[in-house]
Amino acid sequence: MNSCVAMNIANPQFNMSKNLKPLIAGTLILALSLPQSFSQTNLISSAGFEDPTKWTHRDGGSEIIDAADFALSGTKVLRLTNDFAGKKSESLHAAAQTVTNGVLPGIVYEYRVNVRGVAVAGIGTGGKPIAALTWKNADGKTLARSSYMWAPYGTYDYTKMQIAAEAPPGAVQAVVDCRSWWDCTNGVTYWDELSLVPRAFPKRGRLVKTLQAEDAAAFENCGTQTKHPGYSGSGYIEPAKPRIEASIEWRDIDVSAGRKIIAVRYSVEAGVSPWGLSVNGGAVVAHKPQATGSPAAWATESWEADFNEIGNTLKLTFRKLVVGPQIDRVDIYDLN
Ligand SMILES: [Ca+2]
Repeated sequence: MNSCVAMNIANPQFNMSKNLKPLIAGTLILALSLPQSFSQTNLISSAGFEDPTKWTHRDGGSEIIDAADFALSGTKVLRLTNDFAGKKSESLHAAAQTVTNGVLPGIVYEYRVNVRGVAVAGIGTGGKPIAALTWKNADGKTLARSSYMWAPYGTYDYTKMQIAAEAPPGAVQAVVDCRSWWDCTNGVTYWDELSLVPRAFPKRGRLVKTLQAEDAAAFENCGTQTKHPGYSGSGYIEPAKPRIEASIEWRDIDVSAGRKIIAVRYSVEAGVSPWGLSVNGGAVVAHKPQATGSPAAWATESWEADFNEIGNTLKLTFRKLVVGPQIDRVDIYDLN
């Protein structure tokens, strides 16, 4: 979970290219043309709860209140109580919204939420207040396990949480919600300024090579898995854990010489540690990708590096692992 404090959420308004760069679906390369209306605008209506009609509530433990003194924007926030009463189903309160415009399969979305806690307490077995993201098809059928972000116990000022997740095949709707959760026994959470924004990849040019993780040349403390759906090829690689160094290395990669984008497709539920990427034995460049909220929700993290024409190597390294990541594949793109 990302716990950096933020007083407001950026809402990028710059336009995405009309022509999406090629995507991989299994072994099929698609050139998807985006509709004119596609942009990086926030897809959530009344993201600051200023228009309560845009939100549906599970019950009275979820209400939109006037709280101008501490709202992140406007005058309203969502208030959820945590009042575990002995039966799990009695303690669930939630406000939800179904997003029906702007969800496209294969696009990576960033979902951000701000949450403020007052004396949030629980029995400590993982049942914390959460924000969830669920993908659905045109018939309203849920397509994959929801992605979750867990809010902390305790008393704290507004904290930003965020995940990145690719909409799965068939997805045309997303449900975003904020919930109290079973095992929470006490306290109140306040929620404000949600956003669901498509992520642009303006530097990606032509896709020149796809390398499946499970077909890599060498592994250190890694194994092939197929438990979680949504991967391409014949599986994905999962480093051993906990807290052990692991690596995946691809060799003999032939591409045109020059600078490339290296996009690693991954999933990781929460608690991401930095990963390092080294090209042709060069310096290890560390990145900390965003969590995807579920091992079955996928996203990409990109590096940039110079390649030779033939015989390149890529080595991805992990350390201090707690959970995940799952590594599906690497896509190499020319720079735009
Ligand atoms: Ca794979």
